Amino acid sequence: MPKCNKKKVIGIHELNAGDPIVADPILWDRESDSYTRRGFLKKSGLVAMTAALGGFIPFANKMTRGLIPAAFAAESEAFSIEGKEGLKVLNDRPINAETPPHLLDDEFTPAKHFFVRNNGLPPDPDTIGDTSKWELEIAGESCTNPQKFTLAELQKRFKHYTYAITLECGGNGRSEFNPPAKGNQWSTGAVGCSNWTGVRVRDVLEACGIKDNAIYIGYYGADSHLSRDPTKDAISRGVPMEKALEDESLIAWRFNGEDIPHLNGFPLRLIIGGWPASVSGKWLNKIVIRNKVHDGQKMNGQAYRIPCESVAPGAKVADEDMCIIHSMPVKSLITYPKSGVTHALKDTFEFRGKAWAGDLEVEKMEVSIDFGSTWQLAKLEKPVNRLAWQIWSAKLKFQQRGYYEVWARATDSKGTAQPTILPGWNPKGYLNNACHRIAVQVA
Ligand SMILES: Nc1nc2c(c(=O)[nH]1)N[C@H]1C(S)=C(S)[C@@H](COP(=O)(O)O)O[C@H]1N2
Ligand SMILES: [Mo]
Repeated sequence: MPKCNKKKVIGIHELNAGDPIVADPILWDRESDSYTRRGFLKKSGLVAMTAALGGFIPFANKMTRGLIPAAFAAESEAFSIEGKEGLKVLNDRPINAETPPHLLDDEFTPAKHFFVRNNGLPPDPDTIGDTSKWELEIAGESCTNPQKFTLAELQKRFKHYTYAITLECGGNGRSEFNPPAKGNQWSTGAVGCSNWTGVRVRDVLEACGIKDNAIYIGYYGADSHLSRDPTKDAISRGVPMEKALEDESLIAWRFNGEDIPHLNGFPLRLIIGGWPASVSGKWLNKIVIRNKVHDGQKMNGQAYRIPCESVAPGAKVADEDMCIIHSMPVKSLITYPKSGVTHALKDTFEFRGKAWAGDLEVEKMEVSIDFGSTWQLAKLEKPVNRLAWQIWSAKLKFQQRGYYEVWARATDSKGTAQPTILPGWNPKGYLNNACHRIAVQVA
């Protein structure tokens, strides 16, 4: 972190966080060009910002109006839950914890760094007992031959597959929406990509018979509702049949070659890549084949839905005008270096990270050091398999000392790029795929 006057840091941050619309004209020159959202820092704003950041800002005239410098992002607190390291806790009942970006630098996210999003209370690990006897039931009105399999039977009867799959919570990035959306205030860390081993959903469902009228699946898990009311489910979501029957959709019992961590669904989990991770049911004990859109907990109302047509920030949207989220949007992270790094002038410095695009592939990766005015191409690797994130890297050089931000932007195979600031507001704060940015001091 830059040396800085803490009072002033908080001053600007609070000014913006309190009401960016009021803060904007105080810091920024309103008149310059209101149409393009770009303005110039007022002299007094520039002085305050420069002091707060502890140095000259070479591209100050390129900063977008209303921007809160990445250097001000809150440091993550140490958090200890068994088996997890360095995560930032957002809630402890239910447990929700996210991963700081620099801990997502591994090609595949290790168990200790994989985020946790619980809607209810996980089953007690001591009552799980012999996992080979864990039962998975396949049922539903569109299943011709409902059956139960023990985990040992699943492992024996069906072929095993391993895929690296990116899982991202639909609410990742929620904390940036304004007006704020209720729910876990995720910043960027409700995402990870690890290797999952299991059997294909398709093979198991086909063995139980899929009726012609099947259109959806739904899952149930062994966790309980926060109220502990046994008639209520913590969550029970699903996906259309075509998505469930994809090659990469798994019923998995291995995570990076080991048992699945308890909080991530041990001993059995549904893995559906590219869609909100809420469709990847943990502690999986039942899959239903449905003749209608699954109507389990958190499938209805406004949960995991966005307005079918975009709305103004703060708008009230009727349930019937909300549509179920399918694929997640294109997104990326800078995982190295950690925001706030200081680096020597004239050395080239390598930045790297991850990029993913829901059901699609990332086709192009770019970085900017001038607040998004110009972009340079980064090197982008192919995914190890469909629905796995992709590694990118870029060597950058800075011409002057001062405060910079490095921004990263991915473009998917249909040509859609990440927005540089905030995408469309929605009542529940889903799908924020704004560019990730980090602070860099060049000394
Ligand atoms: N049984 C069950 N499955 C669940 C959940 C849950 O609370 N219970 N949370 C869902 C949500 S909203 C997300 S984002 C992912 C989180 O997976 P993780 O905790 O392994 O990161 O699991 C999904 N599957
Ligand atoms: Mo989620």
